[in-house]
This record gives sequence, structure tokens and C-alpha cells, in this order.
Amino acid sequence: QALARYIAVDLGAESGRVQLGTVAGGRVKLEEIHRFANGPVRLPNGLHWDVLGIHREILTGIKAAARRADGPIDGIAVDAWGCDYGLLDRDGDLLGNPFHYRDHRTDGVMEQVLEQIPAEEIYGATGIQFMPFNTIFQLAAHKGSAQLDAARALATIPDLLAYWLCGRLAGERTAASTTQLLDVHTGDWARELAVRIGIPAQILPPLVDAGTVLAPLRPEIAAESGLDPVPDVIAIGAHDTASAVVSVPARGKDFAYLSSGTWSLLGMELDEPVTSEEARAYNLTNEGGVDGTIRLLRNVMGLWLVQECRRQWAREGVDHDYDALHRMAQATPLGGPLIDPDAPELLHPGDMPARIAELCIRSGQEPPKDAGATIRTALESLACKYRLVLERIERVAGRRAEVVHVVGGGSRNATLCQLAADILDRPVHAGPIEATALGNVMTQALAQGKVDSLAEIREIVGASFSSDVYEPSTDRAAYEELYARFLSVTGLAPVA
Ligand code: LRH
Repeated sequence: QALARYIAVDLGAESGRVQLGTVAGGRVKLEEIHRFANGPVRLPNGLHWDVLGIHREILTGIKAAARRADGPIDGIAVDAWGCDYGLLDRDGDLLGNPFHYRDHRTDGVMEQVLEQIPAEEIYGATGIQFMPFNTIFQLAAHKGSAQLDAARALATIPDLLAYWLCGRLAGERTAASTTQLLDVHTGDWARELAVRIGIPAQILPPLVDAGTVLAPLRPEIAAESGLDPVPDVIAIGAHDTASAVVSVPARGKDFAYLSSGTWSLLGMELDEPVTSEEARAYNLTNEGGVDGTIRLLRNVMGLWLVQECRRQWAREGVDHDYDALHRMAQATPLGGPLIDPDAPELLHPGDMPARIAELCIRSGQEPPKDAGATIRTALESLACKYRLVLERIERVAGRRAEVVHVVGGGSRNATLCQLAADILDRPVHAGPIEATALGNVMTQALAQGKVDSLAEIREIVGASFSSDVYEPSTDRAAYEELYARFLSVTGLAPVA
């Protein structure tokens, strides 16, 4: 197999990374070239992303990757979080800074839209989980603004950044699926739905599949970076979760994946979407995957709970690092108070420990007594929620997951991985940590015919990285009791 080198730009809500990926001889190698902090910027009109700053960091990363590489670069691709977008005017210029999905401007908007159009209809067309910050509701909140009036094109965050790199704007389908404006059955925009909500359908850009070569890197960026020959910018699974699922080192079909970072995205891979009444009632999403697959999954609040606790304690003057927090959580015995991690009160930035304590008190439990106990409540509650979600997904998919692959930064969290194995009562395989960037790299290789299939990609990733295996505890009674208590305090209905 010939040597190929790719630059993967992988953007998360907390940090961005530029990686150099090398594919050769049935193996893939990743080198982190540049890492930078990402986060919200509060303006008078709400929470935004510093998207120009992100672009600048990407350029710095490309330059450094070009210096580091010992040969030509074959491609560059960007993946990022879902749902957020920029609007472009008739000159193709960005209108204002993109909003952050945790901004309050969408409060109550989903409910208003659902009064106008029944949830069954929107779900039947799009198959996407209802979340207040889906692009569809963000655009509904944007209605009547000077920006939306002037807009001629919508660009999801990864599409916008790829457009700045190569000059071609295309709506990559996995990212497009997170807008809740893509018809899951036809793979085209649900234009009629957009129009009924008052979203101008002409702003929806032409769609492309992951694995499409977009255009060469802009000549001035190539020249500044010393990239000669000029690499192509490639559309990959531009939704970060889509790229993460690509590189889950699984064999066969009977596996679940948990892409674990700021969010926990837990699901199974399907060939066809399921938009049944049951799937809607469980609020499962059918997001687009690479190679025509469907990612039947659910967003669970994830390590945001821990990140936001840490920020609050830092504001109060105690700066615990994540390792210290996890040691403290591990030192706290099993069986603390439990909450529904997806309680809407926990979505926005703010005092997370106080909100967790408040949820405990409201459900008649003693709140956690210190920082370690608060983190333990978050982790035990997440693992319990995983069980409920996995049972729902298996029921809708009609298959059992024999193993759960945890990928992403959260795969390093040994306490959470072990709790997941114990509460899900099945083996958890943890790793790779950089699954998203690996999926980005390998889908570039797929676009250029250097690999042939998703199965081959997974074999290569499996051969290149080892996983840590967590076996479920044999003390079933303790974990069944914990899960039963979770259902009882949260009022969530178990799967029959
Ligand atoms: C994870 C993610 C998730 C989206 C959220 C906004 O990074 O892309 O899939 O729902 O960010």
C-alpha cells in the first residue's frame, strides 16, 4: 500500500486539533501538530464562536504540518461539532459571528415550531432527535433578522471552514443531517419543511457525500505553507461524530459505539433509518454516516457535566485538573445520589455543581457532599443513562450489541468506562482516543481510493491501536439496584 499523508482538522467545543495522518502498509499513524483552545465568546446579543480565530489556528496548524511532513500532503479535511452554522451574503462573505448552540436565544423556539408542525411530521421526514439547538430551531430563532434576510447561503461550521480553505461551499451530508433539515429518506434537503417554518430554502447549499474531493487548497494558503504540490480539500464525515464512528475498531455489526467527549453519543450503525413511532418516542436520532450508513444514536449530556463543574470550581478559586477530579470521584464509594444527566436545566453554561445539587434535592436525595461526590454523581448518572439509551436503541434496531466501543477523549476516563461496563453488563472496549481525527484521515484515504471500504478502515484502525478492555462486574445485584434507583429517582420509564 502506497504511503499517503493527510492533514485532519478536528474541532471540538473545548479544543481544536490539527493532526498529521500517515496511511501505509495497512496501518495508520497520527501525529498531533497543533492544539488550541476553543470556547464560547459572550457578546451583548448572546454566545458565539470565534470562527475567525479558529480559521487562524487552522492555518497555523497547516503550516506546521507541512513543515513536519517528510513528503507531499495528499489531502486536508475539516470535521467539527454539529448544528451550528454561519450565514453567507451574496458575495460569499460571512454575515456575523456564528452563534454557539448553548446560547439562550432558542429557548422555547422548538415548542413554538412544534405547535405549527407536528413532531411526527418533522421526525418522519428527518429522523432527527429533537434538541432545542438543532439548526432548524436556531434558524427559526433567527427569523426576521437582518442577517437571515441578507443570507444567500447556509454553511455548517465544518463546511464554512472548508470553504475558506478551498473556495467551494458544499453541504456535506453527515453535517447536513444535524440541521434536522435533511430528508433522511431521499438524502436531499427537506425544502418544503424549511419553507413552512419560514426558513428561506434557497440558502441550503448543494449537497455532497463524505468522500468527495472538493477543490484544491487555495493557492495563497498553499504558498504560505510551502505546500507543493497543492493538496486537495476533501469532504469527509464533517460531523465529528460521523468521523468518530468511522474509526470504531469493531468487527461485524453487533456492536454499539459511544463517542465520548463533551457529549456522549451512544448508538448503533444501521443500513436504513428507522423513523417509527417508537424511535420518535425514544427521541433517537438517525444521523447520516459515512458510506451511506445511518447512525442511530442518542445525544447524552456527556462530560460537559464534569467540564462545567470544573469551570465553576475554578471560578470559586479551586482549580482541580481532570485527573485530580477523577481520583476524587474514584475515592468516593459507589451509590451516590443520581440525576437525569439530560435534564434541560443542565444544557447551558453556569454553576453546574449547584444545579446538580438542586436536581438531587428536588428528587428527595441528599446532594453530593463534596467535589469528588459531585463528579461521581455525574459519572454514575451518565452510565445509568447509557443503559436506558442502549436498551432503547437495541429495541429499535432489533439487534443486541455484544460489545460497546468507547472512542474519543472520554475513553481515557477509566472510572466512566468501568461504570459503563458494570451497568450495561457487557464488555467495554476503550479507544482510540483520537477516533474522530482518524476517521477524518481514513475517509480522505477512501476518497482517493487508497482504501476500499468502511470495513477495511476499521481493520486498519484495529491493527494500528490497541484498546483497553473493561469487563462487567460479577456483582450484578449492586448494579441492578443502582439502575433501578436511577429509574425511580428520575421517573424515566425502563424498556419493557
Ligand atoms: C458532538 C456534537 C454532537 C452534536 C453537538 C452539538 O461534538 O457534534 O453530535 O449534537 O456536538
